[in-house]
Amino acid sequence: MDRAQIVHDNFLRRVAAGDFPAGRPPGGPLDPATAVAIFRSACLTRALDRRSRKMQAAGQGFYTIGSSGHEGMAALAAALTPRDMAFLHYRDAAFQIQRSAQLPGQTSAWDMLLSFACSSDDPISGGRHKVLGSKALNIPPQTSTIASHLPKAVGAAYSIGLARRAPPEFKVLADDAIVMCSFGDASVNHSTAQGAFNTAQWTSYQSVPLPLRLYRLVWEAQPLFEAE
Ligand SMILES: Cc1ncc(C[n+]2csc(CCOP(=O)(O)OP(=O)(O)O)c2C)c(N)n1
Repeated sequence: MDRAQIVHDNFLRRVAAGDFPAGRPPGGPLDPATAVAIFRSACLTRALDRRSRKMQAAGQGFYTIGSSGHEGMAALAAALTPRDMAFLHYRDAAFQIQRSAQLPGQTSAWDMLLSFACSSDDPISGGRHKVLGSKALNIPPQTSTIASHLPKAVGAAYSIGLARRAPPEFKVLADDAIVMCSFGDASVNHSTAQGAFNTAQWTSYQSVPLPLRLYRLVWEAQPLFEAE
């Protein structure tokens, strides 16, 4: 039996027994219905991870990099809206799944299965590569080049303030939107990430508005940088 199966069996056993870590019941702005929706997104994300492995074993899937350990990203999605552009780490399927519940007519789980299979019907990559992303959900697709999305996130956040100062004819992002960006902890070592941090901090030092939230993902999402 593989480790993923052992973890899954333990999960089922503990949920059935109501054997949860000590914690407070949902409170504050988190109502019980939203808490359940977040839990559902986390479970669906885990199910997609497991399905990707089964597809690979059957010769039907070609991507198994999972989102295990990042299921909590569903809560971040619930705290934001599709108006807030999101540049996601490749392990943040839970974010996209939860966000897809905020807009009618979305089929994110199915789209991800198409992506695992490199299907030409995959709406975001056309079968070229498994990527998270959705135009309707304001999640630009990312390549697997780690940290390459950080400068793009900084630029997108910069554009919000710029559009306030010099309104363009057509705006994609609302004046009060923020840009969210998540990435793996090892990606911090990449010069592309360092360039993005430096630009964000220099922009902040210059008092130029930059509505950006960066999340470095270790075991739990940790806010790394907040501007504006
Ligand atoms: C520019 C670039 N260099 C190297 C790689 C190969 N690579 C893929 S994943 C990865 C590790 C990323 O670690 P981390 O950012 O912590 O993310 P994790 O997968 O651990 O969540 C590396 C080096 C890559 N995809 N892109």
